Amino acid sequence: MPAPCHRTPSIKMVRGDITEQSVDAIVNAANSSLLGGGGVDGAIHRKGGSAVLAECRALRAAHYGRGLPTGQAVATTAGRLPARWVIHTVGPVHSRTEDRSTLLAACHTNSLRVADSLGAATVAFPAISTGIFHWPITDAAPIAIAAVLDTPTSVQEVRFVLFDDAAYEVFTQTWREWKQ
Ligand code: AR6
Repeated sequence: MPAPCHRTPSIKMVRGDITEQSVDAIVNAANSSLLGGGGVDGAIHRKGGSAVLAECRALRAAHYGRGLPTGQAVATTAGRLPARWVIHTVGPVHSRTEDRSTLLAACHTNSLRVADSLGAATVAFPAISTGIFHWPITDAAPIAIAAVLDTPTSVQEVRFVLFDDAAYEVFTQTWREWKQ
């Protein structure tokens, strides 16, 4: 078998809805129950349909009876979504002060590892933890971008899909400054 090719993926910032992205895998900002919730998690389960929830239930029953730990990631197929897979990860709540930055980075690193195991070439991330989990976008953006750049991966393109103008502006500006 040929050795995996690890290069830095190209990074794109997209203003939009992650459930509409035609990529190999979209990342879900889930909770440890894996059974759905609000925000992007709710949107992914609504559009993905019952197949996604059924696979989440099966993963929970087989491996995560106590819940998927914060920072880890697991994949299901994507049901009726245009993507092929959904990678579910659990971000840290912002009030968890001790190790929250490490855990937010781990969400990105572990999601890319799962993407590699699936053979995914294109992966879309939302701004994990910046909604219901209350991270300021300005704190989350540099951690998310650095984690992607620091992870050896065969993924060729990473899209950050930002749902509103403010998040899009912060991620775009952070990435612009990074490249200088
Ligand atoms: N596409 C892209 N981004 C979105 C979309 C969408 N369709 N919808 C929301 N966002 P959140 P969290 C943005 O709250 O903070 C759930 O109940 C949103 O504007 O979805 O990690 C889970 O079950 C924000 O910038 O996730 C957990 O309990 C970002 O996605 C908890 O919320 C993340 O917001 C996870 O909270």
